[in-house]
Amino acid sequence: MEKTFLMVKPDGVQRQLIGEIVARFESKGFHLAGAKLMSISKELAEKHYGEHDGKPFFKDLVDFITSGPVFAMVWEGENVIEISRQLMGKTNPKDALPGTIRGDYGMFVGKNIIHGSDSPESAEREISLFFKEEELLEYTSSIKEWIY
Ligand code: RTP
Ligand code: MG
Repeated sequence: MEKTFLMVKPDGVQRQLIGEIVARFESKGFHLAGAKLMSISKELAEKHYGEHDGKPFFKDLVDFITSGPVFAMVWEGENVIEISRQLMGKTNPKDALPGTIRGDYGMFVGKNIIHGSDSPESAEREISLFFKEEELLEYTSSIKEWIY
């Protein structure tokens, strides 16, 4: 089953949106494989956002993502990568539709509440950056026939 890496950014944690955000992915029917509240080192931030190294916003992005705890998660389900990006909404909250996480809670592009992997390759890379294999659990739900 496909997996993705999602992360409530420091602004979302400080605004006490962890529960609200987890609820959206649970309600959609996805399956939580792993989660933890953690601090990100500068080194990990630079690796995670490596594709943006050299861009004008890179330093602010690294400073922001290391400024406070994040809530890192791995979610599982069919097409979870693409559907999660839809649930998150566009990168800039001014373009994100109401009903999406960024559309409902975000105000600024630099503080847009949540991160989500954008492809199978980045999902695999990001999951292995943030989680050890033993931190991802396999378990079944009693209503497994209807949800992931
Ligand atoms: P993310 O990686 O955090 O899930 O966001 P994304 O895929 O929607 O957007 P991406 O292009 O990967 O950009 C990563 C983060 O960099 C910040 N950003 N600032 N000032 C700017 O023009 C600008 N552009 C991007 C955003 O916080 C974005 O989430
Ligand atoms: Mg991205």
